[in-house]
Parts: sequence; C-alpha cells; structure tokens
Amino acid sequence: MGFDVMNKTPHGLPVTEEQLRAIFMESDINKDGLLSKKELKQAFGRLVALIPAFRAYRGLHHADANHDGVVDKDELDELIKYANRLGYKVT
Ligand SMILES: [Ca+2]
Ligand SMILES: [Ca+2]
Repeated sequence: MGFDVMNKTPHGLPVTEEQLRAIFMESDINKDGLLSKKELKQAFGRLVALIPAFRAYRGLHHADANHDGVVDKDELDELIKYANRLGYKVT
C-alpha cells in the first residue's frame, strides 16, 4: 500500500484532516449524508489518487463499520484517518 503517494505535486502541502473532511462532505453528491462507493471514488479523484476506484474500495472497507456499503457521519472520522495516513497533498 501507499505507492500512489509518490507522484504527488512535489511542492504541495500535506492535506489536513479539515480539508479531507471538506472534500468528503462535498463529494456527497446526492446530499443524503452518506458516502457511497461512487462518491468516495469522486473524493479520491479530487485527492489525485492514482487509482480512485481502488482507494474508494479500500477506504470503504476500512471505514464501513456497520457493513452497509456506505460511509455515514459516524464512520467519516475513520475514513479521514485512513485518507490522512496516505499523505495526500493539496496545492
Ligand atoms: Ca451520498
Ligand atoms: Ca456504514
């Protein structure tokens, strides 16, 4: 894991948990307060993950505590921690 963090913008700043939260919230396209796999894919796309679909799968697998296939408000913290560990950068 983690090989997709190496090709980031070299001068970007590490993304903060607040920024990650904002990105995930904004990626809730249908505003139902839940992040589907499709919405997660969009979020990881914005984080310039090399393989957003893979990250969406991993992130969902990691954060989806109740196994309903979506990330809810309570599970979002875990998703943010996961994304934070990947060391994404913002420019
Ligand atoms: Ca949604
Ligand atoms: Ca869930």
